[in-house]
Amino acid sequence: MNFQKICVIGLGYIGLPTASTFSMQGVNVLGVDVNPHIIETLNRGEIHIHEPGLREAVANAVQTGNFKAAAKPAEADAFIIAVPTPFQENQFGEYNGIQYKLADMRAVISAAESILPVLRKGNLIVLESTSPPRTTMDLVAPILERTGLKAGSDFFLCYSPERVLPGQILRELIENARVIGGVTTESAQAGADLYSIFVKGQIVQTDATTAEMVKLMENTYRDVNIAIANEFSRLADKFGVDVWEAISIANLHPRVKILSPGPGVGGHCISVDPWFFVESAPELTPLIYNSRQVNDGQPQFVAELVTRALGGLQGKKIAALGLAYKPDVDDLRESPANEVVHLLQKQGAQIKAWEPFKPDAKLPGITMSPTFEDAVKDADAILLLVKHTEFSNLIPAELAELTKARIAIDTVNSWDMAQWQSAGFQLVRLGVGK
Ligand code: SAJ
Repeated sequence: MNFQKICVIGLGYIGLPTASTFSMQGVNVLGVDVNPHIIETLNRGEIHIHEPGLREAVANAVQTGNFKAAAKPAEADAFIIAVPTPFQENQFGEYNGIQYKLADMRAVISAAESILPVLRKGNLIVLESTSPPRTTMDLVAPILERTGLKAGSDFFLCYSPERVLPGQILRELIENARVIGGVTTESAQAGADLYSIFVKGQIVQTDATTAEMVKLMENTYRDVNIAIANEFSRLADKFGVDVWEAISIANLHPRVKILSPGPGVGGHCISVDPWFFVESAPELTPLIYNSRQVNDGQPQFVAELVTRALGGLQGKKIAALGLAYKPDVDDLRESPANEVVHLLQKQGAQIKAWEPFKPDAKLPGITMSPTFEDAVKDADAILLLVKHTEFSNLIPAELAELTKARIAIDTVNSWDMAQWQSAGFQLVRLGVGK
């Protein structure tokens, strides 16, 4: 199949890099978003999110005329839906006394509905948003079929998840293997034709529900493995062991690869996607459910560690370093660091947070420091919550000049005990009961 013009619906962390990558290959791309501010920013050749290389890619795409943003889809050869699938705010499912979160599919529904007026025979529609199993078949196909056209015969329909890592999106979009799940084999082939415009990795064709499961399985696998690492950190704390040393020794075994404990699991993928399995089959997913509980409980474990280190929290001033959900990104969504700060404040601590990737972030109930120096100056303790490179590179002897704190707490295995001790700090580390 040949693609002259495509429409990408949803211009966030996935849709925008995808749209700009297609434009760079000479495809005419109309980007669609519900947010007028985003449309206006992009049409000026600027961007609204932080991702290495994206600013230049979008500026270039706008300049060549291959990319334009608008509020509504127009006729095109293919439509890609890349809108968010968050949780429902106030609704939960219940099974045998456990409560689970539910996916909010409203953005997918309205994106699919927005295509209806312009859908033509022979079009390809691809859902990229992470979704519960069977969404393509049971939710998206029936909406598109309201046109009277039939999915799989009159138009092609696929599910193709994004699997790129924030911070490396533009490279991984091109190089990663791509799974394309069609509602028919012809649909999968049409999807493969579309992505082969820029994908250099292997393109694997399968059915739509398998592709949906693949995406959820990848992130659930990671969540469960981080949960066991977090549980090991609690055990090491209890048994007087250094979990980091223990993990590095265990990982010498050729079939063991334990991940890293930390303050919890954040972001909009790994902390969310496993719930889509639980929601779809709560009776079959006790391991997935419990891993979510362990990871969601890790900020509480960190708060207890801080309480122990400081001998109570009432009135204690703490500089919290890092609020992003992981190292060297500016994304603060579902961040466990945020949760740790709230838990500490609830127990009377006064926190000043410093996030170098978003110093002016507005987070309800959190005081952001305008500078690193301001955050640490009057602190009783320095609490490291994210392994940003610039925090790993801190020189404790220099920091000692900037702060009166002499307790440092490292939740991400970033700081060297001997170095910090010789600069006069007591260094407390997550998962180190020694
Ligand atoms: N984390 C740990 N310990 C670890 C690794 C990660 O606590 O050993 C934490 C991180 O600090 C972070 C969270 O887990 O809070 C998730 O970070 P991540 O780097 O593991 O993953 P994401 O959410 O940035 O991206 C994931 C990726 N999925 C997999 O690696 C299987 C990415 O490829 C997906 O495209 C992305 O989810 C997505 O969009 O689904």
